[in-house]
Amino acid sequence: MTERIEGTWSAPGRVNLIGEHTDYNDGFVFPFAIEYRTTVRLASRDDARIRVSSSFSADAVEVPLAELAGLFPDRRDEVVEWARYPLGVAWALLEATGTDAASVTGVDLAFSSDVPVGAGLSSSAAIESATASALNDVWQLGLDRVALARAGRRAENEAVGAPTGIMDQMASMLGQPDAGTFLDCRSLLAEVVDLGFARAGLELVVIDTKVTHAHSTGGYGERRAACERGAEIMGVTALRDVSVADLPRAQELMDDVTFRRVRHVVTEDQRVLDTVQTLREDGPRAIGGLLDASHTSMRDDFEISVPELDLAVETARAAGAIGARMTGGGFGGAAIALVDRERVPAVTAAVESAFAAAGFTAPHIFTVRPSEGARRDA
Ligand code: GAF
Repeated sequence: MTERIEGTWSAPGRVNLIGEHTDYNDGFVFPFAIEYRTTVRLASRDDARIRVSSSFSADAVEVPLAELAGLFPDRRDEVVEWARYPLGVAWALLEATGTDAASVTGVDLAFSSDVPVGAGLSSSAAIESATASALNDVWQLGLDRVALARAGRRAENEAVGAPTGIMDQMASMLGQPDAGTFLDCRSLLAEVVDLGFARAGLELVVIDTKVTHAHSTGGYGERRAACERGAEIMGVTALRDVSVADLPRAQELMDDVTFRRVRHVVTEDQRVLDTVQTLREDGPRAIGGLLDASHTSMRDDFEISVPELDLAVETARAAGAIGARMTGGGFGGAAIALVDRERVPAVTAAVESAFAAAGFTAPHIFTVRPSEGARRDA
């Protein structure tokens, strides 16, 4: 009998400060990992099977490791949805390294999490990154953090069926305390950029609207298709290759809806670059206008906001936020607001009463701190 391995790994959710729907266009994003984490307790087993269980679902799933290759992607519907994330990562890791399932130890993976689900804070990337980190260590695959993020994205794309980019997995893998991850999604080169919120007396407030969304259905895929159409019309590989100066020509060449999708992505890429530069030169108090402009672009051009997100953003600003925008893929989820520490209670109260007056479900409002990425805890 082989030696029993046990351990605990964890990975965080994320907030995207700016750069929305730019990742799958080879563009720029600027997210940070948050202190809410998913933890996985791993115990090895000697029967070459993988079992996943969690505190957030009654359904545990157990399959022989050798059967993962037959399940994903074609037979993924046979797996209960939450389990597609960790099992998909196990599959993607074996595939990426050309590892024979018979050569690695069986594992029991037990998950628990305090990352809010459906709030646009990447609870799914937290599961993927925790799983990837644990299996990389225990199976001794020797992959670096970028390769682990790629395996997480592959699981999301092919085992879950959500056509997402790589931002969330990279943010969860690479997070650093008090810093954002400025990522070029084409080269996958990342820079750690000091955010300085605490030093400037600022808090990052999250307003979870409780409007749930799923990126495996509908709007997300349609937006991605519009971007691909726009890139094709412009004759480029990806919208990353279109600049703000090219927009008048784009407008002549495409229909209004495609043009507005393109304009969002092209201007959002520029806003990410401007945000990083502004932070470095003038500090976080100077980035409010860029956050506001990002929201307007998502509301009017990309059309992925919902009335609850618009109300959260407008009310937070009216109550004194330095800047506010929806964060994540859209169609629900959360807004963020950059707020002076002493104004947090006033902003919270204003948003709560605006939601009540509009007849919306009460939002969940809390602050987050830029935090450490995936790690082994014990
Ligand atoms: C979701 C996706 F998972 C990311 O890849 C990204 O596209 C984001 O929506 C929008 O910026 O979180």
